[in-house]
This record gives sequence, C-alpha cells and structure tokens, in this order.
Amino acid sequence: MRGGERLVAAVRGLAAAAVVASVVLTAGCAPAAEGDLAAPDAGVQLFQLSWTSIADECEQTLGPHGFAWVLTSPPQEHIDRDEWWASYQPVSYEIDTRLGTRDEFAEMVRRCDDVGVAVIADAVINHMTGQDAAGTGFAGSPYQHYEYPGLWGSDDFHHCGLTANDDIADYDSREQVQTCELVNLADLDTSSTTVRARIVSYLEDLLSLGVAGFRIDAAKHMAASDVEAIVAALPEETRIMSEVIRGGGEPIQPEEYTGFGEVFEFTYARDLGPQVRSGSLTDPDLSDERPMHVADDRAVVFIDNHDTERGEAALTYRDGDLYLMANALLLADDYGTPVLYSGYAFSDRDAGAPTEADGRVSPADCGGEASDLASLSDGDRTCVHASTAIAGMLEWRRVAGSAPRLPGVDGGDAYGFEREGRAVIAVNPGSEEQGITVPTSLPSGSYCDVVLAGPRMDDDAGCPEAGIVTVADGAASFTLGAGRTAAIHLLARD
Ligand code: ARE
Ligand code: CA
Repeated sequence: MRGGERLVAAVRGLAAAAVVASVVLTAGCAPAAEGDLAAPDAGVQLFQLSWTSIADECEQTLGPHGFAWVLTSPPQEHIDRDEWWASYQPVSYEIDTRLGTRDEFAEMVRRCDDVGVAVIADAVINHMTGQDAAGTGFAGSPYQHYEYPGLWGSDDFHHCGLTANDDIADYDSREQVQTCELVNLADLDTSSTTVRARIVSYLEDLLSLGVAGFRIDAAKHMAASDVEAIVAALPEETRIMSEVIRGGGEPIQPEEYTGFGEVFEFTYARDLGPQVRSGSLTDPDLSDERPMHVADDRAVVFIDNHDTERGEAALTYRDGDLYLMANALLLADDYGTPVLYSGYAFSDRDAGAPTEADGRVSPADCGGEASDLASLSDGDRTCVHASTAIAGMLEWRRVAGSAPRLPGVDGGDAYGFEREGRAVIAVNPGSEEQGITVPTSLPSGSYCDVVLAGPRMDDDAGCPEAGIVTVADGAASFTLGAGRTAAIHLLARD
C-alpha cells in the first residue's frame, strides 16, 4: 500500500467512527453515505523551504491535516546569488541547491510519501541562466550564458533574432514568447530532440527519487507541442501542472496545455481577490464551464503564489483575515484542485529566505502553528499551511466531497453557500458584525465551526461557545465579526 492509500484507509477508519457517533445523535436517520470522506486533494506550495524542513512539515502538519501534495522550489543547481529567484536560473541538473543536497531531497520525498503527501517538483526547463558574465553555480559547475560544460552548448539554445537583444518584447507574438528570451534567460531549443531527451533524463532522475510530478515553469514560453513531447516520454501517471499565465488578448492560451496535464488557472484569484477586498461577493458561474477558466479537472487554483504575492493585485499574507477568508473560499469551492501558498515575509521583492553561513537556507519549523500574520518581520515564515482554520477547511472539503456548490446568499456584507447536504460556509468581509442565514439541507441541530475550532472528527473536546452554529428549519444561522469566516459540516455536530 502506498502512503496515500494508507492515509485514506486511516481517514476512513475515522470516518467509520464518526458514522457510529452520528447515528446515535440522529437516531438512525442519517443517510448511509453520511460518513463518506473524499480523499485529500489539496496541495501547498512551500516556497524556498529546505528539503529537510519540508520533510518536517509533512510529518508534523501536511500529512495530519490532510494535504495531498506539496510543491517545492526548483531542485536543480542554480546561479550563486542571494535573491530567491536564483532558483529559477539553472546551471546544471545536479540536485544540489541552497535548499539542500540530493540525499536530503530523496529523504524528503520518502518522509512525505510515508505520511501520504506526494512531492511535486518545480521544473525549470525552458531556459538556463540570464547571466551575461561567466560564473560558477551553487554546486560548483562553471557556466557561461550559452555554455554549460557537459550539458549544453550554444546550438542547444534558441537565438530568435526577432528583437534587438533576443529578449521577448511583445507578448502578442507567439514566436517571440516561445523562442526569444524571457528576461534574458538563455532559451533552450525545446524543438530539438536531443534537447528534449536531456530534459527528459533530468525529469526521470527526479522521478527516480520518488517525485509524483512537476510544475512546468514558464510553460507558456515553450510550444505546447514541445512540452507534450517531453511529457509523453515520462511514465503515464506523472502529474503535470503547467504554468501558463492567462494573459488578456495574448495568443498563447492555457487551454493549449490541458491535453497532457493540469494548468494553473490565474483567472480564479483575479476574480475572487477583488471581491473579498471590496466586501462584495457574488457567485462564480456555477455551471461546469466557467468563463475564462480551463475545465474543472484541469485547473489548479490558488489565491497567491511566489510571483503574484510580489505584485500589486493578489491577496497575500499581508491581508490577514481576508487572506484566510479567500483561502477558505478556495477550499470550499467545487472547481479545480486548490493549492495553498506558504512563504516568508518580505519588504524587498528580491530578498531570499534567510540563509546560514554556508549559503544554505536556514531550517524553518512552524511548530504546528501558523504565524500571527499581523506581526511578521522580514524573513519570518508565514506558516499558513499550519493554520487551524485551514486544517478545519481541509476536513470540511473532504466532507463536502463531490457535493455541488449551491447558489450563495448575501446578508448585508456577509455571504455564504452550501455544498449540497454536506457543508456550509459563511464569510463577513465587511467591517462590522453581521448576521447571515444560509439555506441548507443539513439536519437541524448544533454544529461546530471548523474555522474557529479546527478539524472536529478526531477531536472529542467540546466546541468553544463562539464556534457553535445552529441549523434549524432548513437554515444555518451565523453571527460573524468583521473579517470572520465560519464553516460547518455534516460530521462536525457540537
Ligand atoms: C531575474 C531578474 C531579471 C533578470 C533575470 C536574468 O529579476 O531582471 O533579467 O533575473 O538575470 C523569476 C523572477 C524573475 C527573475 C527570474 C530568473 O520572477 O524576476 O529574473 O526568476 O531569476 C512571465 C512568464 C512567467 C514567469 C513570470 C515571472 O510568462 O512564466 O513572467 N513566471 C515563472 C516563475 C518566476 C520565474 C520564471 C518564470 C523564470 O514563476 O518566478 O522568474 O524561471 C503578463 C504575462 C505573463 C508574464 C507576466 C510578467 O502577465 O501574461 O506571461 O509572466 O506578464 O511579465
Ligand atoms: Ca522558450
């Protein structure tokens, strides 16, 4: 039995115990499937966290809280610079970086797998470095812009000849975007079969260490047919998540990359973030086809990532309660596969994670708890993935399972919706306390808010007074302070 199956089996054991309890509570009226719990599906990006620290987080938090996978920062040798983005300038495919050694990487994969958490590695395969001067990589490999001894020579790169310096200047030109250089990064000729074969052997090496799949960095900058040819050479079960930022009016669209894997759907956060910020939430399109979104089973959705948290628009850890609210709504939705983001506080967008004297990123331990987002200093980890509220919502999501999202209701600034017959969420992005009543087919009774109290199914402690939510006459009644999120599910009766 693989780690994931073991975890599901353990969770099913818990679910069975919950069924027994609820049968007593509901005097035998519970539907037969009440205790069914969907397998975990949510992931988390642990940005610039060392391999050993990720392994610790898998055991302490990700496995127990029910994350299915973790996305790491790029594992290949990179340029030797302090900025975080050094990770995105490969020098060789040696697994030796500021985040740890090859052995540490392999050990991380084993430890995460053992607690049911699959590892997805960030694969930077569109390009090598953007350095004009010769240099030496983090693990000691010498390089020049177009020369990587034993790996690549000048002929292995595109020299697009379409712009003055061969850099991408116009995102409306498919040819520029895919064959010129993204911010001066030497662009591999991914149409070449020898280049593809070498990239495949790098990805196979990571698979041999046990990774389950890859984020394909800058996928938009490779023709979909090039990425597809690389993916086709990998085992069929390899999970692929392409980064194709949806650009208004750009010719290259995420849909081109859905034939061979999932894609990060940037529209999701662009829609939800401003709504949460403005305090005026409305339902997304609840049909199977959401406009400007890839199909449900192809979408990886998120509130922020390491790029967007450095931009203007996204909700980030800086938004505190509203950030947690947006992440709770993400986990509550029935569209796509959610990935949370957990990084570190910064005031300089380029600043790397704190490092030791030897240049390796310092160990970081969340101690099983999220940080207080309102009082972080530069370099402090946000530890969002360890939040009680998120743990509660991960449980909520598994209880909601495949139940459809029903139309939401507004109550002043508050908003809420039900996952039919399974779970209800309500949020108050406004600045004053607000009551809201959400219609629901949950049985009447007293429930416990999993955002406040955390997962309930393996917790025998009573619900804190502030977390009790009553369902009566087909409606759940919430009283929500400013910025508060509350969520109840079928298996969290008080
Ligand atoms: C750094 C310096 C540059 C320097 C370069 C070379 O900042 O000034 O020229 O090094 O020395 C990351 C950082 C970059 C960094 C790079 C390499 O963000 O700042 O450059 O690493 O170290 C486009 C791409 C998309 C890409 C974003 C950032 O389409 O793929 O730009 N995202 C991924 C990663 C990044 C990473 C890279 C790719 C490169 O997530 O973290 O860069 O590996 C519209 C378009 C988008 C476009 C966006 C921004 O929205 O639709 O396609 O995204 O504008 O231009
Ligand atoms: Ca390219």
